[in-house]
Amino acid sequence: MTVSPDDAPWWTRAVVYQIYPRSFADSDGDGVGDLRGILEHVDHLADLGVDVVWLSPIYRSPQDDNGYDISDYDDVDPLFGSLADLDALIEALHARGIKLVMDLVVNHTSDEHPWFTASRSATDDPRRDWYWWRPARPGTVPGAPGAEPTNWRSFFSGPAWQYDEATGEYYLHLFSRKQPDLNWENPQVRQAVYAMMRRWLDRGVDGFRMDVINLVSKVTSLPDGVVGVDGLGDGSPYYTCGPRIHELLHEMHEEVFAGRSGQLLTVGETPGVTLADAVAFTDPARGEVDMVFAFEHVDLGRGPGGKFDPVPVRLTELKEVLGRWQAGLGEVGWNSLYWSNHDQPRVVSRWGDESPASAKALATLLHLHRGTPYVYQGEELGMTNAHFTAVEQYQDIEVVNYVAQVRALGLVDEAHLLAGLATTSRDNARTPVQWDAGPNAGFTSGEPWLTVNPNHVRINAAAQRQDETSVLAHYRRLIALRHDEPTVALGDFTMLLPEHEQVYAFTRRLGADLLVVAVNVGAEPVEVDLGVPVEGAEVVHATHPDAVAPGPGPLRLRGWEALVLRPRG
Ligand code: TEU
Repeated sequence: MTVSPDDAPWWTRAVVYQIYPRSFADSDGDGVGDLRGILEHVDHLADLGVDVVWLSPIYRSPQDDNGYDISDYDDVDPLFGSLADLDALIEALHARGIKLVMDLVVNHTSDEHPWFTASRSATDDPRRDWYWWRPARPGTVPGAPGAEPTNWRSFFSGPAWQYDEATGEYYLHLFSRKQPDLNWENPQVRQAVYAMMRRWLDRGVDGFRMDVINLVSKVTSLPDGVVGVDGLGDGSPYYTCGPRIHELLHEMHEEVFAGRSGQLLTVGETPGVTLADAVAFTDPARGEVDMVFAFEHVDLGRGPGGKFDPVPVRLTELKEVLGRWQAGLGEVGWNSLYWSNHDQPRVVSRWGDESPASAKALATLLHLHRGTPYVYQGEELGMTNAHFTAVEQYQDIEVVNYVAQVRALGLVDEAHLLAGLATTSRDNARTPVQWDAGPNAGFTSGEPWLTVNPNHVRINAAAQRQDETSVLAHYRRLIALRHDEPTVALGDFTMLLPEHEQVYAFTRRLGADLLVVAVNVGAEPVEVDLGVPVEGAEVVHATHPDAVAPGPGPLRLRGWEALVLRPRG
């Protein structure tokens, strides 16, 4: 959006920090992180300077997908604490000027949610139509392989339909069979969701991160998809940004957010979203959401066999994607900026070499883009991938189901399988936060639910807190830079050197102010002509503490060096 610093929404200057509660900090020794654990570490967040915390789900849940399967939207799971603990957390964050955004998971519920238990009880139950129930494919035997109503594949392997003996029909589940999809065509479903959202806002939360919100509108005839090697079809064209998606999000906006203070934050998680749809979602004039999470840059490197069959990616491919999204959401709409979350591998393992230097360079690269940056817990410490060496170490349902499927189909050899999981599995981001060098990294006094990374003896918060050259201190400076420099928050973005395979460079301009950003995405030194004069420029921010104003000639960058420069005059 083209706005002046005076009337730009507050979140154009904000930085969000994501907490995955299961892995953040455990206060009671059961090996699983909890709300009291977060409370013990709120000063870590305040010191970092973040404006918002997005809390992954803490609602009552059978934990089939670590809380993304909710059985009661209005209560806290005892695993994480109580409503009183949550109120205390809201108060502690607000006291430090930090907002709390809750995860909103309403494409599906748990199969143990009372809405679903009613829905499955009888074909004439009033809640039957709250979910997607369909008879077997005509001419097949209900419950037999291939009798599913459509050929759709679930995100977690296998068919997206589960047969229910009691009523002889199938229900749709795009994720696990314990995550039945809600039927957003039914107005009662929508009103129940909106009422629940209003209750949370009334309780004091400051907005929502909306899980797979662009999947709620399906093509109601549910056509078959193109069949893959597993014999199942790709239904995504019929449920990604479906026919009514913009209408439904606008309705939600009117029913829940209109008339509330402009201090809220709404961000839609939107796998498969196109730039055109993202513009529509985030155009303030349309009243849908403030921003969305796009997936093109994190989906780079998918091989022919999908996410667990990764192929190398070039820096120029990353520039092409991020540059296109910067341009596309320049005039209208707004970007969210993220490297990592609980579903993605760690950025220092993916784009860096796991050194603190690479963590800092990549942080500067992302945070100097235009949009709202999201920091995923542990990223500010330079935490790395898990480096598990055995399939049994993985806990994620996506991995467990995938391994069972490829072994059954005999599709990959075990070494290839392990290498793929080690590169892209979601558990890479879910190992416990590394607070100190002690036992279990200070995460728990008990047995952690997922193996703590042994590198916590080197990479941990305690070692970095007082060290001005640490990754943590670097993140602190980057967050302050966004707060202090209107050009970082609101300046236009122009990519430089789109064909260069090692240097990622761009400019940001706001009125007469210009910033030039140059990042060496590699450990080897490099010399480069940016095409923009930077001789004698002010060093506004740098990865290396001894960085000085560039001299004449090409710009010299040391390994993993990033510079933010303000040319003189
Ligand atoms: O993720 C949805 C999503 O599309 C993913 O990033 C997903 O992890 C990936 O496609 C699997 O390959 C959201 C949540 O972030 C994720 O943790 C949940 O498992 C999922 O929705 C279902 O609620």
